[in-house]
Amino acid sequence: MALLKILHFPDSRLRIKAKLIEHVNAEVQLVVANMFETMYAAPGIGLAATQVNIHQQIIVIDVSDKKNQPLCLINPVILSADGQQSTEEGCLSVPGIFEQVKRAEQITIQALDKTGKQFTITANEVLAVCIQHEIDHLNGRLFIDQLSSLKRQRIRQKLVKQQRDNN
Ligand code: K1U
Ligand code: ZN
Repeated sequence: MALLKILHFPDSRLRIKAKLIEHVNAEVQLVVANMFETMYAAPGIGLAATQVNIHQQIIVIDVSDKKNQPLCLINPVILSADGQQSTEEGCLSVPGIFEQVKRAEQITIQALDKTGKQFTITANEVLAVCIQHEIDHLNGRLFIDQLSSLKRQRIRQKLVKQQRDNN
């Protein structure tokens, strides 16, 4: 397995829309394994393939305290979304920034698991937030897109400076 490099805002590759996976084969399963390793090491509670410069519809998530409930979503589709919640979100691609974001309170999604089997789940609370955040990544969207352009501009300047200082 391997740790993958996580892209940081404002990298334009974070805006690429991920493609549907046609076959869940060994190559896809290796990407899934590497994404789990990268997410746990970060550490994070979710990771979308877009964030590691792989433009295919793959998400890994584990919102459990003990980090023993891995969830892999391939080609996820939101079937229904109800209610509204506002929670503080972070993002491994926007390090050090935490902001309140509005999301649906409960969602039902359909996806393929890492063996290619279709399943449906209903999610609430942090899992619902995390799934919506990760599906946004697959569509080239970031949680900071919901903020004012002035706030986003300040975040851009801060992260560009941080990246310059780190080089
Ligand atoms: O997609 C990502 O960048 C991962 C992101 C997921 C997420 C967090 C919060 C709300 C919505 C989506 C993260 O995992 S940021 C790191 C984080 O939240 C965390 C890290 C360690 C322990 C607990 C949480
Ligand atoms: Zn993110």
